Amino acid sequence: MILHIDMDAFFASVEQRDKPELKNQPVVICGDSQRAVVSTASYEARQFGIHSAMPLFQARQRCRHLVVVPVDMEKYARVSRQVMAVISQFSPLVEPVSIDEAYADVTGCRTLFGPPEAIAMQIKQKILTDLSLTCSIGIAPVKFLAKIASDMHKPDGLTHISREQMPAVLKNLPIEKIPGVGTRAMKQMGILNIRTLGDVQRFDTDFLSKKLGKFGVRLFQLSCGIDESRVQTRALRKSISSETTLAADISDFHEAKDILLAHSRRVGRDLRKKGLVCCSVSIKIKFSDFTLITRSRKIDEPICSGEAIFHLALSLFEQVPLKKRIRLLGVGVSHLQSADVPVQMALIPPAGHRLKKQWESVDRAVDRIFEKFGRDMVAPAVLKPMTAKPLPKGGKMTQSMKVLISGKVQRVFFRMETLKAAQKTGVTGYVKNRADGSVEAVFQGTPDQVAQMEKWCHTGAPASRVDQVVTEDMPSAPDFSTFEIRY
Ligand code: TTP
Ligand code: MG
Ligand code: MG
Repeated sequence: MILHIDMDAFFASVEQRDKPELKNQPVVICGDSQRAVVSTASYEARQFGIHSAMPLFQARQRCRHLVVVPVDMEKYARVSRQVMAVISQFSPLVEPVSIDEAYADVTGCRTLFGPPEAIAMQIKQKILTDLSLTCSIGIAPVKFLAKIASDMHKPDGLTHISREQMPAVLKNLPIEKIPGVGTRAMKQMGILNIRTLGDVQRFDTDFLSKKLGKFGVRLFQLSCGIDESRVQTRALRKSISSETTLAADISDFHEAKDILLAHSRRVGRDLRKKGLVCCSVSIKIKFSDFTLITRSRKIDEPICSGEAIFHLALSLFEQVPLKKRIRLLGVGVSHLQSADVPVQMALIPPAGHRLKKQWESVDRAVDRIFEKFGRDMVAPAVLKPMTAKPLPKGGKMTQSMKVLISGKVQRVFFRMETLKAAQKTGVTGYVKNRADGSVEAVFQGTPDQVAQMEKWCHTGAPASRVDQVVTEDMPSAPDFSTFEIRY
């Protein structure tokens, strides 16, 4: 038997627990921008029709005395770990599926803790006494039904669907309750007049697979109560994504491209941090009229570099006609696997393979810079706008130096060294790879600082040869507010 445990109004309940003045109040947990959307609403706020993903301004319209509490993700993650720890005391087979829910297979736990219902009650009790929070639990012979059951009597619910009750429950189960049904499948099922899982039984697998693809086959199995998925203990995260609701709707392709790049890099970094690679990249676009589209592409060879993710994301983005302004943009990866698993390599590396490998090593080096110097230190040049600072009154004469360097300077190692030297001397500027293999560096600072930096280029830069130095005096403050590295 499978248990599905889901916390009640999770973020809101944690805040109501920690701040007694929020008890019995209509509370929403929300980001702080004007365009923020509700993460979750307390059950008191839900009585006003407020729910997750609702724009805050709309929630405020529905409830004048709404209390808005900022998101404290670190805290929720901590509480989430505590919840998972409680569940793990009752079964070795626990699969966390999101921050506030988990499956537990309790088939083998009867002798220790009793029948599934007794185990569910003990888990609920322990979460309440240890963490002062409530949850709802569904019990069923298969995973997807356990999840549906946990939602049936929220909050503080306990719903048991036995094997005998299964056929009756399945027959009347509205298809929109099935986890993971996309809008396209919903539309197609509407055309076929499928409203409940019982309706699915009117068709055979071949027909359903023709109409609905792979999902059609799964749908038929689910309608018979067959769900092959097992509770996976050390389940790898199934997907990683990064998205933002933009401060203002945009329509400019290049602006969107930069945002996609930033998200791709973030997702890539997250993948590498977790030692994972991905075989599928997707983008998500929400338009100003709130319509949402997603596009995804599978690839044969796993990747983890931000650049490779970006190229796929961009090719997906380019296929989307931009007729409306964009409100939200996101990049996601899925079909994750451990980076340690040996990957079957093509005998002849495909075009771009070398480039991909190079990008991965660039990314790993940049990850190290991030760890050492903080996240604002390095970014692809396109993401770091150059800001010209106005000259402070009575400002000093500054000098700008352009250096062309050849030799073995491509490696990020060199650029890390340059970065350190630049920090030490106090110059600002950038280093950039040129198409012919040489490197261009531009520094600005006081004549003294620039002289020191020039000395470093001649003597300190590892395995490189300075080809040309052009120095000029300029009566202005530096153009570059920080040091940057251009790819
Ligand atoms: P859910 O379990 O979907 O919702 P919930 O726990 O708030 O309420 P319920 O009692 O109905 O289970 O999500 C868990 C947490 O994830 C939720 O507290 C906040 C966060 N979340 C978002 O940030 N955005 C969303 O759109 C959703 C659905 C959840
Ligand atoms: Mg929940
Ligand atoms: Mg949940």
